[in-house]
Amino acid sequence: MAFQLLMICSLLGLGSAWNQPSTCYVRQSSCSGDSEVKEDTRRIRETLESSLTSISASLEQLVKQKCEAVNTNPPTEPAATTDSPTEPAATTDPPTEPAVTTDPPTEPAATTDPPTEPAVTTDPPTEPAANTEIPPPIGTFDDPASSCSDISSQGRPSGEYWIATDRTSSPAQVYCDMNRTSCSCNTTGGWMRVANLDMTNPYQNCPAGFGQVNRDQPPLRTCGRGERGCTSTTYSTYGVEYSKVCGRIIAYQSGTPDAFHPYFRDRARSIDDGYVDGVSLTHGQSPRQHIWTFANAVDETRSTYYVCPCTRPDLPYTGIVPPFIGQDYFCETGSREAVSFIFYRDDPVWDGQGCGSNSTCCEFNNPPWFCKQLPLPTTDDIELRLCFDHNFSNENTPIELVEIYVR
Ligand SMILES: [Ca+2]
Ligand SMILES: [Ca+2]
Ligand SMILES: [Ca+2]
Repeated sequence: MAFQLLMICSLLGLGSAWNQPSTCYVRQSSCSGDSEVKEDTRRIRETLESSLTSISASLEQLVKQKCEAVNTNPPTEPAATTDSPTEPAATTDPPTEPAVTTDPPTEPAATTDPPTEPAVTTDPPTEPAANTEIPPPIGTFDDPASSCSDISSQGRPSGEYWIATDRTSSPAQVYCDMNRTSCSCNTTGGWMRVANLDMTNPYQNCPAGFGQVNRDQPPLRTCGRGERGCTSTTYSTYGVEYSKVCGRIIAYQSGTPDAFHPYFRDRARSIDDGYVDGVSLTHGQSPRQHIWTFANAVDETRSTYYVCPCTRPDLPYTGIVPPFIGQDYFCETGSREAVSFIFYRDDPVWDGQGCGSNSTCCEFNNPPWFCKQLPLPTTDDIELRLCFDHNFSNENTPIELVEIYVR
């Protein structure tokens, strides 16, 4: 009897409470009597049978629907992807299968990605298109050019570039001028600047060996000679071959420089000597090769060998222009009147301006820019010498600006 009660209560879901005495007592009271137990068992059996019948009917219905769906589908098997929406009603598996069939479309979608890759390949065409406007980098530190001319030939603009030659141990940074017209020698583009002294820039200093000469109100910074005779500095051309040199020098007369008088007084002087009161630009050694001479004359009142040939063309010139410089020179004075040992800051020399009424020095060779065509190409460095044959108190012509280009 106890076993039967346990089974019945288990079927009623009350088994978990069987071991509890108080609850068991209640159940015992409610389960007393064989007639009641039989009645409960009958009801339970009827309930279970009814549930089983219902479940069985549902299963039969599902099987029937499944068969009907399969029978109507065969003709539309190719369109299996369209059946899938109805199949999900039958089972949840089919939807996952069409989901697999929808993956292939995503694979073609992946095949549409490659088209986007060609789209990337259409970008390179735009880069070559850029090639027509902006050439590939050249003249960089990692890919230095051989000269400004090479850079110019590729249509690059003016600017700083790196070059390397047989004479450079490492790439050198230089300024290439592609638009030079004031100092073009009838050739624009590919000019390399080798000298760029500008003492109006407070951060620039005089070349080694030169003495800085300052004037106040307004301030003026210049570079004078360091000793009697010639003070020299050399500008590297980095081994680049050139046949044209152009440039300008701006300076201020101080005291009484005498133009070509040093050569006139001692005609044994050569290009390697101080042949001028002023600046000598040369290249090479033993002997130097002349590029350009900047002579500074004492004043414009005389016609002696102390002045320029162009100072008083209305009077006979009694001096001598050194034959090894030919006509390749500028000659100017900062003084209009008689000898005076002052600093002539109002009229810079070799700027092609301020010449007196009788002087033609501001027209001779069209200063301030000189242009020199060398007889032969060279790779020599360029030497600047500031020379005077008298002492400091007598004469000096300190320099404010030097610009030299080669091509
Ligand atoms: Ca003098
Ligand atoms: Ca002198
Ligand atoms: Ca002048």
